[in-house]
Amino acid sequence: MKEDEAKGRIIRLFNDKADSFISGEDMSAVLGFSRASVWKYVKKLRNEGYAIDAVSNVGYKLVSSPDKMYGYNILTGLETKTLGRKTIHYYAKIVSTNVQAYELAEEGSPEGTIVVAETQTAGKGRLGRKWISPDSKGIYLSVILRPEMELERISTITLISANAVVRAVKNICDLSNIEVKWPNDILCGGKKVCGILTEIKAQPDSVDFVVLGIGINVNALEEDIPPGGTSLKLETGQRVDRMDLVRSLLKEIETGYTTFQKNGFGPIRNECRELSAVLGKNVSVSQYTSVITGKAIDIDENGALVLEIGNGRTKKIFSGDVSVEKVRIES
Ligand code: BT5
Repeated sequence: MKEDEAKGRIIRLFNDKADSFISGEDMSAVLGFSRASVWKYVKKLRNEGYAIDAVSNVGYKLVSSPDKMYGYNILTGLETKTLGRKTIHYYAKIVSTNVQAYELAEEGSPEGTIVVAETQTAGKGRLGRKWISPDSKGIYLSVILRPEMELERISTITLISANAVVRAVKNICDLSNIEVKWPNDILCGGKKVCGILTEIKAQPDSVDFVVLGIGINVNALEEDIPPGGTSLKLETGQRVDRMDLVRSLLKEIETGYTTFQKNGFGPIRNECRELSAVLGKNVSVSQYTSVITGKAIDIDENGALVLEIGNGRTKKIFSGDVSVEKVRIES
């Protein structure tokens, strides 16, 4: 049995027994390993920050768990079928979970493989921008997907995931002012709480893989993140359990992704409209060399943003940075 699997099973057993001691003998009978192995894994778990009481002739009791995103810890209570089921690669510190996941995908890692880190030294945003990743205060996660879909529809994965982030946050936190700023920002009270970076390797007619990267400010404080950003803790006034959130997030991404594969973009498109921070507003969209302004009126069947640009004309936007124009009150 792999070490992570053994540690995960021990944690699950402790959780099932909540505040009571379990004898080494019972543990070894339930888990099917020797008492010496039970003791070996208990020591390893202690080294990873778990406080475990051991009383001779009584047994073991889990007193507290560390706030760490260990793979086996995420797996305890994870309700997905594919995401995270094969491998969760955990790093205390990494350059970028997306860079790592991209390499793993090139080496053939299967769909659902996850890379997660406590901090990133060069977290990536779009177009060479940075994602600031305060240590152990956020979720920095990349998922390898191998979708069978046409290249032109691939940007819908970002939208599917953005909706999943909103659903996951609402499952865990009491927050209603959370919206998606097309295509890849999640805003809370107008401030950025999450960013998504979807990277693709594709052939002209097929997609090899997608690396879906998600960064969420969970327990970060104002001084940890750039101006214009916020965190779930800042918005709710309470510390948020990252483990609960990441499990919910993986489940919601899987639900959105499976719905899309079965029923297409239709149901997701409706949700995109409901959660949108930009529809009905005047926006400007910066692209590489130009800025387009107009009123955002819809998200089309491929996930493009539809702008009304005057004289009844519309324009579809496939990528860019959207800013909502401030309402000017003239007196
Ligand atoms: C994004 O880019 O928002 C995509 C961010 C994706 C980050 C995840 S973390 C896990 C995975 N691994 C990676 O290496 N990346 C992904 P963009 O729309 O280009 O926004 C970047 C801009 O957001 C920056 O230029 C800053 O202005 C702002 N920003 C950076 N860090 C932030 C933070 N922690 N909170 C709020 N805003 C931030």
